[in-house]
Amino acid sequence: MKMTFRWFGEGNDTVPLHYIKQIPGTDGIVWSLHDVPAGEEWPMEKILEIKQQAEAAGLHIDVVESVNVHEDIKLGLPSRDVYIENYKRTIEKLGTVGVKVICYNFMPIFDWLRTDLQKPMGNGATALFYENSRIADADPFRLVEEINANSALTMPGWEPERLAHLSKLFEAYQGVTEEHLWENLRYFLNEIIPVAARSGIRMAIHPDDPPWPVFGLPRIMTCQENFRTFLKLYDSPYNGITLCSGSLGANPDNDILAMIHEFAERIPFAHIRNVRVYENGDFIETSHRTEDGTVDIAGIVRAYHEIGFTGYARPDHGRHIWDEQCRPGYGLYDRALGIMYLWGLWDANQLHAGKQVTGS
Ligand code: DNO
Repeated sequence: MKMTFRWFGEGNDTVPLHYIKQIPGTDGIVWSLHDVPAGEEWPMEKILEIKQQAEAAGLHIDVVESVNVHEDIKLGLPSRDVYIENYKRTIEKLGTVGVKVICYNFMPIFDWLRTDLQKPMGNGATALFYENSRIADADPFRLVEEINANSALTMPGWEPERLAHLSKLFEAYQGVTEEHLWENLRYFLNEIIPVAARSGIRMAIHPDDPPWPVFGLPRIMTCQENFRTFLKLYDSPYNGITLCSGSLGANPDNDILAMIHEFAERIPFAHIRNVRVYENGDFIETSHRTEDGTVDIAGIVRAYHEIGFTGYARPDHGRHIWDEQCRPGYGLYDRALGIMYLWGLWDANQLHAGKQVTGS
């Protein structure tokens, strides 16, 4: 397991690179060019700038999250071909600087969705929270405005240029079914996976978060069966998944341990975090420790150990603790604690298997 930490870029993140380097067993950043709109080709100078900053801090840039997919690709519009060409050029460029994994998602309009970015936990900590009833009756426009207004830094994936055109996008998705999405995803994979393979990059699709349809928009990367279908759409080690325990874990029917075993060869990237799912289906992103939530984090790390996981991992999100002012879900403290828990579990598995504990 190779541990990494998401970083949003100079001036766009509250955590300096050298702090990341100080977290034990953490060797690389998970990064993106957050100011390049979805669909555009990434400029080489900007890629090299991040590379140089990371390397100066002793960190690698092997994992990119995300290269966002333009809505026209998900919608299957004729204009998709231009955006797919741009996507391919970006993959090629990232290959030349040594990137090994690109995480992306195929969720219509919205990326991950929460209803409260600072839900009090009763002990001074706050965390990301999802309340079903607020989504069920919500006007998406109002909700997005409300959520963003309460936070200085918006959620990643909620790119302003996407949200600015919300009503047009909703119109465009009228009549788009799950079947259409599958077909458009297949078209996209057929185009990009050969380029990724030539570039030595493993593409890793992220589950939909939460893993069910929202605001009447279809979502397909939601469960084991659908991931099985996905992997068959293009059967190649370069067509893989980002196995996110928190996203999938929001639906207690998802058996994440079974997915790790079934998809072992096709998981270049793991997001490992806990959630507590309540009886009414609401969930909060709690601390990583197994007993703090409803996701079996200890079992998940054991499963990764059992499959001899050599891919990349990140602690994903954390709570906001010790009065840290940070991007929602992306503070330093709780994610660093999470990493230490994950390494603790990993090392215990090493010892249990009679192996030497060698760290990262
Ligand atoms: C949230 C993330 C997602 C993820 C994208 C991948 O923190 O896990 O925003 O990066 O869905 O494209």
